[in-house]
Amino acid sequence: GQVFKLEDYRPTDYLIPETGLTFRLSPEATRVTAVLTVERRDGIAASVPLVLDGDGLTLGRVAIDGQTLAPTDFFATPDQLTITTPPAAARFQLLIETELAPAHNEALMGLYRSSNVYCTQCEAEGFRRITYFLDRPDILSIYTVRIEAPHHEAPLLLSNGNPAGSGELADGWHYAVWHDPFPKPSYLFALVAGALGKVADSFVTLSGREVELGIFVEPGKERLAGYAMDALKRSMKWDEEAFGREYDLDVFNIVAVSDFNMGAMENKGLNIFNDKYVLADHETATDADFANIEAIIAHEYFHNWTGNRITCRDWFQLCLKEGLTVFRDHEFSADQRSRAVKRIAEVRTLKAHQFPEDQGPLAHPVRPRRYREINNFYTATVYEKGSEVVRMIRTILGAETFRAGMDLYFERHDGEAATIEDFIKVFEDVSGRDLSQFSLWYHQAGTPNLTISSTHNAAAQEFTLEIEQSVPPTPSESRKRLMHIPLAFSLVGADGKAIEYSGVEGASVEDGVIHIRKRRHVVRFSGVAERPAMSLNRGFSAPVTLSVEQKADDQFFLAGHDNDTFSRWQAFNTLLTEVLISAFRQVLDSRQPGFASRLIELAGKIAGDETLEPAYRALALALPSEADIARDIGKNIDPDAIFSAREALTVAIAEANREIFSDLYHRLTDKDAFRPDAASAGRRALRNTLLDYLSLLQGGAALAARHFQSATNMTDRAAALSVLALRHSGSPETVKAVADFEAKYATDPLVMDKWFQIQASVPGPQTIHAVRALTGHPAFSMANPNRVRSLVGTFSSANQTGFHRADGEGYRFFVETVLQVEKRNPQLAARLATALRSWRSLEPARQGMAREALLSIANTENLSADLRDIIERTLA
Ligand code: HT7
Ligand code: ZN
Repeated sequence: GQVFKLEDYRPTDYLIPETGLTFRLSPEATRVTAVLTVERRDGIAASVPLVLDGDGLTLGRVAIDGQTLAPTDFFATPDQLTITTPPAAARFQLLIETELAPAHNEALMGLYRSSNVYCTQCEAEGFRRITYFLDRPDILSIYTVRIEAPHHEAPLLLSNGNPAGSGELADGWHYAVWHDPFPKPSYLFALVAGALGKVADSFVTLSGREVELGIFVEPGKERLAGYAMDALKRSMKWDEEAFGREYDLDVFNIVAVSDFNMGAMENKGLNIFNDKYVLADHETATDADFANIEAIIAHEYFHNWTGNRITCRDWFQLCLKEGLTVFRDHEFSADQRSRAVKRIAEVRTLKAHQFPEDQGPLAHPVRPRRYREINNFYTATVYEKGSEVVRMIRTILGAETFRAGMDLYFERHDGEAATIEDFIKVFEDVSGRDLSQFSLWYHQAGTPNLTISSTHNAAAQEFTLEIEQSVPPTPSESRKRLMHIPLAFSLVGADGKAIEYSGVEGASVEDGVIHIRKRRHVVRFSGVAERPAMSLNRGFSAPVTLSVEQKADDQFFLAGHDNDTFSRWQAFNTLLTEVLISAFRQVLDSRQPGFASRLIELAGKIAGDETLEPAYRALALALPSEADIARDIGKNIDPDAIFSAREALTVAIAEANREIFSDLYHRLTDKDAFRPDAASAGRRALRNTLLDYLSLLQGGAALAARHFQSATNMTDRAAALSVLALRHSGSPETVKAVADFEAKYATDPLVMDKWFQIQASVPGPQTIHAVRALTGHPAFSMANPNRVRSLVGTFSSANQTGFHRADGEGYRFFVETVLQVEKRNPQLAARLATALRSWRSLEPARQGMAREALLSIANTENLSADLRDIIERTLA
């Protein structure tokens, strides 16, 4: 396949300032008439052909300025339309007719049908599956869209922008016209048509304009959209307050559909959502679902400024909109919920998804320089690390200057398709700083490591940190340049408070941040009488790994006493990880793992510490996952040994803290009506974490079964089902709970996703059989991305012992399903295939079988560009 390179970027010869689209909708044969105002750029000769992108299109008529073109005037394939001799005039009107079959579009890109609703997905390159176009984000056009459909099939006709007319047509058809006054790239185009229920509300902006809000859902599900609507209004308000950004159209619509490749899409004025991220009530959605809905509604809404008003020049700049918008949604959630708890959750996600990507064969810079298939670059690196880079800019500049830089960004680039260089420049301009070394965070892949050791000279009252940075090599980048790493720190004294120092040399240190720029820094703090404990990378100020020589005593001290909640969690998590890694080694040596009692006791203390938020306590008590432990071990992974080590620690903590846990578990029983707020969710999270521990003790299955039966909300019910399935697989209690859950929710696909997910997570070699059997369940479908992700995705990406079964059966199932999914939906298949990205860190036998599996996909004929790209990079 073709490799696209950043350095090859050239502006187009032609522009399309206006786009008129008429859709005559029909499942098998939709007719699309595009009327494009085409403008030749100054200095371009009239002889230069106009080449438009297509993807699998069936062309009807082509006309220029009202004249139908003869076959000799153009050259068309399903993937390209070339107007060989465009008119001499610098501006002309090009009409293109195409015919589509949305009912047969299972790739869910372009125009497709989801449960009888027509909808579109155009990012990144789906618009070219609708009509021929300059389908690239630097072509900004003003769209007017007319939709025609039979009234009874599609009473609702939506597109971007503001409504601009509607009426009846012959034979029971009707039409609607939409006009979007803001020039936008084609990837933000959207259309929805069908029979949907509406939830209506309104929002008055800062300057007093009234915006009509609509959330459209499957008829009958309107009452499930209330939380999403509330989250939308809070997002609109927050963007005004935190970033001074006001909404700009008269209407803002959200549509929930059940077949969707990703979470949601920020089409201008018409966001389209995976219904999983809209529909919720306490009976069917968990607290995690509520938090996701809030975050994703906010994320898509925030794109209106960061992505839509200012878009990307090309797809290499994807992080310009995605990293920045993730940063904005993280800040929103932090303000709506608990900042410390939110930060811990973000860091856990970053480490779980981005670190392995950065440390494996699919590593790429936040702003890549090359791609073969852009769909495969919607990654944790672009999104999550991209957000961390923006956070570091704020750390370096301070909140006020950062805000000034954002204001300048909006002022300077509104209405443009911008680059990362433009973004960095605004911060250089407002701060007067040189951010060139810092900008390596965008250009260089890999997770930097800091090796840190310390000495304290009591006589000289001097505390010295030796810090050395290194960036491991990544594919096609063997030599790395030195980074600018902002390392937030505190020297913590015996009272848990920061020790004041009188001077510092060896690095620039500002506001509790050491700016590491060289390979090695020796940072000397003077006036430090007592030996401090080092609290490093506070708030996770930089997305790096640390190799710190720190006494276990200090780590214990910080885990119990650091005055910063995040750092406290970090210290405890480091202790747990170290202990789990040594337990893993003991298991490999056929020894029974042993654990220091003070660690086990600390877990009990944290659980019972009423000065800490319950949500924090729940996060602290959630041990590093098997995948976390595998990532930190790095090589020669035996997932079964990791499982045993983790299980042994869980049991040890449960046994030693039985009374504290049990007492607290009972005290946390919620007798009030369900509320989705963060504090209530935190109490449920803590109680459910305690249930997990208690379930390992005598009577544990019965306790979990009671928890399941008495649950009054989905958070508790799903947690209990998970505890039963994962801890007591095959027990009568589990068999009954699994059956009861199925019977109760058989007709609710989103709830059945939880049922699939839980069963796919059961550890051990037998789960593969259950997963195979479940692919034949009536509620399962290989055509629906949510179902596939719940069952197959969970099994292959989140079930270490099940998927990496020692005989390779998990990998054979992987090959079969990836290829099966690929026939319909290449984008989804490519995502599933990333489950084997860390295959080289497995022990040799599993590594060999994983390689075989990847090779067998690579050797399959006619692979899609999406899947081939992932497989070949994974094997390279
Ligand atoms: N900007 C969107 C990313 C996206 C997408 C969404 C749905 C289906 C296919 C897609 N390809 C890319 C979502 C976002 O980040 O907000
Ligand atoms: Zn986004």
